[in-house]
Amino acid sequence: SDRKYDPYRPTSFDQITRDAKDFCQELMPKPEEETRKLALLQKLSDIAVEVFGEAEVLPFGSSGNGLALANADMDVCVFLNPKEGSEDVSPVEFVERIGDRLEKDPDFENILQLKRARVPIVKLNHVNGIACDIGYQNDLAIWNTRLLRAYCRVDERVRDIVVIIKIWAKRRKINNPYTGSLSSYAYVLLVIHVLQRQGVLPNLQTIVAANGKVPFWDCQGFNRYFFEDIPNLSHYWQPTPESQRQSIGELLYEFFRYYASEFRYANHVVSIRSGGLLTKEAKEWTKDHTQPPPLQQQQQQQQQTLVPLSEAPANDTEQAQSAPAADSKPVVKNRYLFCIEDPFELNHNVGRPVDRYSLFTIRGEFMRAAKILSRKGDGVITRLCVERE
Ligand code: 3AT
Ligand code: MG
Repeated sequence: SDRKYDPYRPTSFDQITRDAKDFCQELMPKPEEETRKLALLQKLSDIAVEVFGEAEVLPFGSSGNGLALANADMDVCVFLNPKEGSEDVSPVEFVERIGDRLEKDPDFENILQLKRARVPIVKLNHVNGIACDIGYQNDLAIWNTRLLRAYCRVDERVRDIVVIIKIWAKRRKINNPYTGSLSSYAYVLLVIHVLQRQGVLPNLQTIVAANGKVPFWDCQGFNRYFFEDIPNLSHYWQPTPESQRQSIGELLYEFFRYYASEFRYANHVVSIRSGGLLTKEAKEWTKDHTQPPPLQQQQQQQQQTLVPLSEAPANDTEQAQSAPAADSKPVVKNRYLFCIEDPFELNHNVGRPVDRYSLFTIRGEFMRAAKILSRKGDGVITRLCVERE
């Protein structure tokens, strides 16, 4: 009814939906892979206990939210429970101690200790073929994993759509926050936003079981509350009848159409916790924030006018935490070109690695995708996900 005029809109989505379902089937991890992951999880857990005493190892990301593709990496997080009076283990110390212990185990290869990362981690490969990132006391990651899993359980179409978007982004080489594109996590948030708009998904962060207001459940200073009792969701929220009729093909097309031609990159912020859009102005996400050390401020401001933003490093993991050397380019901490609000960490733009050039590439990919889906014929999803270059 209020749908915008769209000359490219396919008249039928049956073929896309059939293709999409076949495609997803093949990309599902096999039970055998799950078994290998569980074994690795157990092994890491034994090692963490050996090194630190009391320790718990939890999977997060796609290995914890049911959105894994076959051969996906495993993200795990270690939580320590130090005894009263014992000293806290800093993230750097954690990385060193567990990293050094893993080095001694012939089952682990390519061990990397990323100590200077925004979020310090150990990266490794296990001989059973699984690549793994080990993080430390990252409660918010556990909670955002659970939020995404809850959204998947609301409607079975979510998983299929996410899986295709993830594969598409990987094959088109726009799934790498270290080179200016987006993490899988960011793409999942983009999908949830579109499905909320379509009436397929609710806003779980504002649904409250007992009639009352949204509680504040503190997690590192942020509200981690969301409605998690999905089997009873229907008492509080109903999908629109129209949304129930929409096929996977139609929703996929809508996803690409929306980010290709409706979403206003210059003004809008994707916000699943508010169930819609916010403006950059309202969030004060208008200026790229650079935080040079005071002494270099002037010098760097000068440089900033000369150095295009895209040349400044903005990767999430290896971002220098120490002050940049006097002759280095300014480190742009936060960019606000593609604004995707983290559902809990409200001051965190999940799209911050995106610079002007990568935004141009990503938007080009959204347009290409919408165009491909609007053409008739077999194998649309295969064509959509053709490897770039
Ligand atoms: P893959 O299957 O590995 O592609 P994934 O679902 O595991 O996808 P990511 O590897 O991108 O997703 O991220 C793993 C988790 O790390 C998801 C989320 O809990 C956390 N995370 C990733 N990127 C961000 C970010 N920019 N901000 C906050 N949390 C993030
Ligand atoms: Mg992952």
